[in-house]
Amino acid sequence: MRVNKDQFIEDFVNKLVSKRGKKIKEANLLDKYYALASLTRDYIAEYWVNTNERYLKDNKKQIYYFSMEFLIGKLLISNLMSLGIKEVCEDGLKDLGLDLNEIAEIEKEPGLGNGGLGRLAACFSDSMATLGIPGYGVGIRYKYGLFQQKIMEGYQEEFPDQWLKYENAWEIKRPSESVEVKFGGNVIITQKDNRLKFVHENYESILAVPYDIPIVGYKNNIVNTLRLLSAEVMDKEFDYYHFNKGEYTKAFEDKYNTEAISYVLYPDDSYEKGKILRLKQEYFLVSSGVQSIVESFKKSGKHLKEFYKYVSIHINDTHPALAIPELIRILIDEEGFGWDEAWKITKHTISYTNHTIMAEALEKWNVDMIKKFLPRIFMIIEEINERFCKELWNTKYNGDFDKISEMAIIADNQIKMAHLAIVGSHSINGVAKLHTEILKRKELKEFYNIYPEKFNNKTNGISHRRWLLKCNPKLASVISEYIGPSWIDSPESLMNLLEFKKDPCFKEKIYKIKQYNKNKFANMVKEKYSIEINPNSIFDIQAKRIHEYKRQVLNVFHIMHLYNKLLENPNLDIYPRTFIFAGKAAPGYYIAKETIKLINSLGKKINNDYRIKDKLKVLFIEDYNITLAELLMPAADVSEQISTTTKEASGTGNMKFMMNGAITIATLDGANIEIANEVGEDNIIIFGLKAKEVLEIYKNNTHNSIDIYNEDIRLKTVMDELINGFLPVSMDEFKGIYDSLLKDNDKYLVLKDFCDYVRAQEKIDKLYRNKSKWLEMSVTNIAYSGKFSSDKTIEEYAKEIWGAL
Ligand code: GPU
Repeated sequence: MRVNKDQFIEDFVNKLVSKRGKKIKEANLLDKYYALASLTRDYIAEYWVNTNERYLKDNKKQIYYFSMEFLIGKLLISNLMSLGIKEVCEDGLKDLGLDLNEIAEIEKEPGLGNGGLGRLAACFSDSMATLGIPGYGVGIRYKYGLFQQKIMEGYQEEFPDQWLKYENAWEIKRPSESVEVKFGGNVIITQKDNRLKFVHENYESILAVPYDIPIVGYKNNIVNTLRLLSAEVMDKEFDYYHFNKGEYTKAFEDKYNTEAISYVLYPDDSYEKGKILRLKQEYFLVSSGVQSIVESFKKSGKHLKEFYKYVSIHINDTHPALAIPELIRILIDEEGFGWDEAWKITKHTISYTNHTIMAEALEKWNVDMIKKFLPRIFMIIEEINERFCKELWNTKYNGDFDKISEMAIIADNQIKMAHLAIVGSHSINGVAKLHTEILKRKELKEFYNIYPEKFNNKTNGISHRRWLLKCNPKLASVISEYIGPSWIDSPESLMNLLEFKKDPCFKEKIYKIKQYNKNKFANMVKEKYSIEINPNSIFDIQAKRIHEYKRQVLNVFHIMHLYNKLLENPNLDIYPRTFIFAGKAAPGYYIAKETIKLINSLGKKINNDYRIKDKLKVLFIEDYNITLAELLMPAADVSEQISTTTKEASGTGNMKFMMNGAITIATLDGANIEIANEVGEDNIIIFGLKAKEVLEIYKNNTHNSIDIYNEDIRLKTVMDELINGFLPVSMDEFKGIYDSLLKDNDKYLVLKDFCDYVRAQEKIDKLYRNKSKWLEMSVTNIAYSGKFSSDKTIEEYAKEIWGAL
C-alpha cells in the first residue's frame, strides 16, 4: 500500500485521540501500541474486504486448514512489512520522537500452540496469503494460551498466559456469524418416505462465536483470514433462581462450564490424554468450522454435490478428524443426502497430515465417552467402521479376523482417530521423507497396502519472511545487497549466495552480523538474568520442547563431560562455549521437568566455577516462545538437532537455525536428512545411529544400556555424577533420569549415541577455530535454506493434495 510519512503521522496522531483519547505527550507505550496496531488494521481493512470479494467472485477452490493450534507470533511489525510501509512508519514515528521497535515489543504474543505443529500452521497461513491461495485457518480462540514458564530454584513453574488481558488489536468479533454446536442428548430414529431420519434431542447447545484475524500476504494486496472460535452460552448468562437465593457460584455454573471449552490450550505436546474437555474442544472446532463452510457454500448457489470441487478441508494431525463424521452428519441429516454420496463428498473434501509416529501421541477416544457426548457422531463412526471392515473382508482380507481387527477404526472399546482419518480422507501425508517412509513401510503399512495412492510426502517448511526477513533484518539486507531482493519472492534464489561463499569481504559482513546478533542476545541475558556471557564464545543452542526423544539429556551429558575434562586439566584447550537451552515441559511430564532442573543445576555449578576460567557457560532461558525464538535463531552458531533417529517427524527449528547461518549438529532424523542432502556432509555435522540401526535395535531388543555404562568411563563418570552429590541438589533429585537410562534401558538411546556425539562436538570445536571455513559453511547453509521455505511446501500441498493451483 501507499502512505507517505506526513499522512502516516496525521493518521497516527488522530488514532491516538480517537482510539485512546490521548494526545502524544500523555500517551503511554500501551496507548501508542494500540493506536498503531489499530491504524495498521485500518490500512489492512481495504485489502481484506477486496480479497474476500474477489474470492467470492473467482470461484476458486477454498482451502480450510483446521488446526487446534496456531502459533502466529506478534503481528505488528510483520503486518507493516507485508503492507510495505514499515520504513515509512518507522520514519514517521521517529519524527514524533518514538521508536517502532519499542512500541512493537509490548504486543502480547498469542501463544495458541505448543510447538512445531502450531507454528507450522502459522507459517502455512502466511504462505497461503502470499501465494494468493484462498486459504482460511480455523482454530480456537483460547482465552489462555500455552502457560508462561518461570524458573524458580531451577524448577519450571507454570502460570496462566493472559494474552487477552487487554484487547487483541487484530481481531474482529463476528457474533452474527455464530453457530450452534450440540453436545450430549440422544438420537431418535424414525422412518419417512422409506428413509431413515435421525433426530438429535435433549442436547446441550453451545455457541461458537468467530473472531477473525487478518493474515496479510507479502506486498501483494491479499489478506486472508484466520478464524478463531470462542465458546459462549446460547442465551442464559446466569440463573436468577440461584442468584436470588444468594448461590452465586451456582448461578453462574452453567456459563462457566460452557465457556470452559475455549478457556485453556492443552499444554501437552505430542501426547494424548483422552480428556473429555479436549474431546469437546476438538468437536467444537470442527462442528462450527464445517457448519459455517457448508452455509457459506450454499450461499454461493452451487449444488452441494459439487462441494469437494470448491472446498478442501485439511486436518492438522488427527485433532480435527471429527470433521469427517461431522460433514457426513450435515450432508445426511440436514441436507438430505444418502450415505454413498455423503461419503464420496466427504472423502474428496478431506485430507490429513500425520505429524508423529510416537505411540503416546496417537489419539484414541473411549467409545462410551463419544457415545455419551456425541451420540450422532458415534453412530456415523460406527457406520464408517462397519463398511470399512466389510470392504476389507470382501477384498483383501477375507477371513483374516486378526488383520481386520488390527485395522478397524473401532476396537477394544476405543476409536482410533488415525484410522478414521485415513479411511475418511483422500490424502495422508508425512512431514519429511524419512517420516513418510516409516509411515508407509511400518506404522501404517497395512493402510499403505490397501490405499497406496493416498500416501504422499510433504516436507515441512518455514516462512522465510518471519524467520529471516523479519527476525534478522541485517542479514536480510546484506543478502539483498549481494544477490538483489529477488530471494524475498523466490527464496530458492538464496542459492545465488554460493557465488560469494569464498568472498572475504562478504564473509566478514556475515561474521559481523552474527556478532551483532550475539551481542544483542548477550545484552538481553545480562539485563534479565544478570549473567555475563562471552559474545566471542560459540553460542550452542538447543531450543525446543523438552522431551526425552529430543534428548536434551545427551547435550547435558556432553557438557558434563567437557566440564570433567576441564576440572582434570584447567589448561585444556577448548574453544569457549555458551550452551543455551530453551523450551517448555508439559506440566505433567516428570522426566522433562527434571531435565530442566538438571540443566539449571549444572549451570549453577559451572557458571560459578572460577577454575574453568569462563570456558563453559550453561544457560536456560525461560519462557521459550515465538518472540524469543526470533532473538535466538539469529544469534546461534551451533544448532542442536539431536533427536533419537526415527522419532522426530520433521523438525522445523532445524530449518530456522540454518536459515540464520548456524551450523547444525544432527542425527540423520526427520528433515535433518534433507538438510544434509542439500548442504552436503562438509557443511553439517552428522553423528549417531542411522534409522535402520535404531529400528533394528527396537525390533530385536539388542540393546543393553548397562553394558555401555560399564564400558565407557566418561559416560559412567557423568552418569554417577547425577546421583553422587556432584551437583548442588539432593542425591535423589535426578534418580528418575538416572533410572530411565539404566533400569529402563534407555529407550531413547542416549548412552548408545554419546560417544559419537562427543566426537562430533570435538569436530565443531576444531572447525570453529577456522573462521574462514566456518563462515563458508555458514553461507552455504543460508544459501540452501531457501529450499525449506513454506512457500514451496504450500505450493506442493496446493498442487498435489488440494488441487488448488
Ligand atoms: N508435533 Br503429533 C508437534 O509439535 N505437536 C504434536 O502434537 C505432534 C507433532 C511436531 C513434530 O514433533 C515435529 O517433528 C514436526 O516438525 C512438527 O510437528 C510439524 O510437523
